[in-house]
Amino acid sequence: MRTQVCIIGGGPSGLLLGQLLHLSGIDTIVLERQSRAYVKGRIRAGVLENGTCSLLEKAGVGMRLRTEGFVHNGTFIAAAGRQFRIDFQKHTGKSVTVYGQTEVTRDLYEAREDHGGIIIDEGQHVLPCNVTTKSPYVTYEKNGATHRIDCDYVIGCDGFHGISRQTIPDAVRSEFEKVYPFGWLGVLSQTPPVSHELIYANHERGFALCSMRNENLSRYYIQTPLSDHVDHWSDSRFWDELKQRIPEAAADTLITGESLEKSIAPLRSFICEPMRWGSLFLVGDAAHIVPPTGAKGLNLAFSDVHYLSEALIAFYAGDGDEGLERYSKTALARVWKASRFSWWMTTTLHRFPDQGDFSQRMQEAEIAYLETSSAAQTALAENYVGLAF
Ligand code: RFL
Ligand code: PHB
Repeated sequence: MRTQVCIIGGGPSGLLLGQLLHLSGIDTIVLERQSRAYVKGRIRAGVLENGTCSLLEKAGVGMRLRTEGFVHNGTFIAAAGRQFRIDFQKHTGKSVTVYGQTEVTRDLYEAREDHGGIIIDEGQHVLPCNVTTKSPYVTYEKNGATHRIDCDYVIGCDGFHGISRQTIPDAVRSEFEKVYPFGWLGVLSQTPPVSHELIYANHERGFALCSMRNENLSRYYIQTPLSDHVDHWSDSRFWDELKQRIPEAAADTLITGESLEKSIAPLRSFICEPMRWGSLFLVGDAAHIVPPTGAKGLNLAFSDVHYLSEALIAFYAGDGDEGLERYSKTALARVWKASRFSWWMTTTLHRFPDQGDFSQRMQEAEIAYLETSSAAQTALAENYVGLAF
């Protein structure tokens, strides 16, 4: 088989890149390790930046997002028994849209199926080969046979545990990592959200977040120790704990119900440099991970897609490879800024196991400053709605 661009990973990054390239007449094959049902059923991000929405519109997959997404003009921060609001519109003139990653993935799959784009599901032992030569290719196994896809470029959109990053030799690759000493226990429930905007809560028992998917679907998270296990959390234990951590008015009106999904995710900041090796390019979680506190992961993956799609489109239009040469540097500049914001939100809002009195007072001062300073609120709002790309 031959294609122009072979995309490893059929998550949101891979699918969006495939869609943007298709609109410019560039041929792609998407190779995915999991089954389609598995990929479509994953529950993850919920908040889309302004620029992400524009990119999805540009890709021709903004229809449902426009009609079913919820525009949020602000968010609440709760701490020490009080709550205040950061007004995104007032501070930046922009907003975010609540629309689940599950829905984004569904829209992207439907678009690809509509134009007959190839997605090879359940491809095993995928391997990028010869990426520092003029004839790169990718091999994979399916139904007991080994297959080969020849291409011009290989794009690693295969997430944090994918193979693409690992094929870059240690001597070329630098990795920067911070593992946080806690995780997030998330629950999805068929109940009306407790608040019309998100509540990020700093509490002595640990962080909590009230989010949503729609009028009758809520998403809640609480900070848990790394040693915890989801089986230790019955629905009633989860609701009791959440109520203790969120403002009293919210706890009193919280509608609880059976959980549709419950899982624990560890929190980590991770960045790999460079994001390119020969004709292999890394995109999204394959190159970087942020803790979910700033709602940046998917958005950052999509800004990579923006830079790389523009560079590939320019290359195939005969405008040279300067964009491809610049890709890693351009993408990383934004990645580091979003990583800084996610780290800051995480540090400001969580309770660390070794948090001494000094760090505790610093955290309280940080939040008090945020509550009263228009400059601090602008800084949060500007990062939350997303830096320009
Ligand atoms: P994905 O989504 O991990 O997709 C990678 C795909 O590659 C496949 N794959 C392979 N395919 C072939 N061969 C291999 N060897 C392969 N190895 C892996 C995988 O099966 C998969 O289909 O990466 P992508 O596309 O870069 O997308 C990144 C986002 O999924 C991620 O950043 C976000 O979900 C992060 N995130 C959030 N981001 C936001 O912008 N806003 C949020 O509100 C937000 N909340 C979250 C989050 C992530 C969370 N978890 C579970 C980590 C909340 C949570 C709890
Ligand atoms: C979500 O709705 O899943 C969500 C929202 C905001 C975050 C993280 C996750 O910061």
